Amino acid sequence: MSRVLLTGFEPFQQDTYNPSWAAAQLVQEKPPSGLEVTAVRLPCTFTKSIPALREAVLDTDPDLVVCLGLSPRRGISIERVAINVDDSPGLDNDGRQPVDEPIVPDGPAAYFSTLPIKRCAAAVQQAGIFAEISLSAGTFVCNHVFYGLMHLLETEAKQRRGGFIHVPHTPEMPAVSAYGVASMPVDTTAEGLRIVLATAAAHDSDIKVPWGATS
Ligand code: PCA
Repeated sequence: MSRVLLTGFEPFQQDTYNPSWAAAQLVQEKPPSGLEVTAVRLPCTFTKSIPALREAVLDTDPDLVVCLGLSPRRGISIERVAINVDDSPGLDNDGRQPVDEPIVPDGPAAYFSTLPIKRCAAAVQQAGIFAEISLSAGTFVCNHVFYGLMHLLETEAKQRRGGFIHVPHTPEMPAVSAYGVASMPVDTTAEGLRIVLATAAAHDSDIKVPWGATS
């Protein structure tokens, strides 16, 4: 039985709901077979999120760590790379807005996800759920947590693998009607995430298929 830590975020800015946390709870309730999933909700703040994640990793001692966040994406958006900068487009839940600050002073410029990202995206698509590889998790709290996770795994817990996935809005969220952003029912998001976890738990290595971008 592999142990998986799956984090989601509390709501932030104008939202009262965050599907990343709702989906994490659904996956914890009905995990893929052979996996024990612990869902933990992270605060959406630059100061508190990484310490909360670190505590959750130490508490649950997982084999695999997958962090989730909300972003206006079309489906399951599997992040490839975390970068060492906070350049917040708005206020976090502590009212802070760091600009061009390193997440880890003297840390590497970037870390790659250690999930088999293309294998996971392909498996989700095979189930008829939209999935993509993303080249940027942004420079708000999600990238911050993604970088903090990969730095933690690199420096304190090398045997564990991890990565970050952005999930889309749900059809009920105000941004969907106000701004016409894409959406996915949270049950479908949770199903896609189950496939990601099952695939990542079963395979260390990625598949070598083109999935690049020209911009
Ligand atoms: N999404 C934000 C932070 C929390 C969340 O769910 C982001 O994409 O940075």
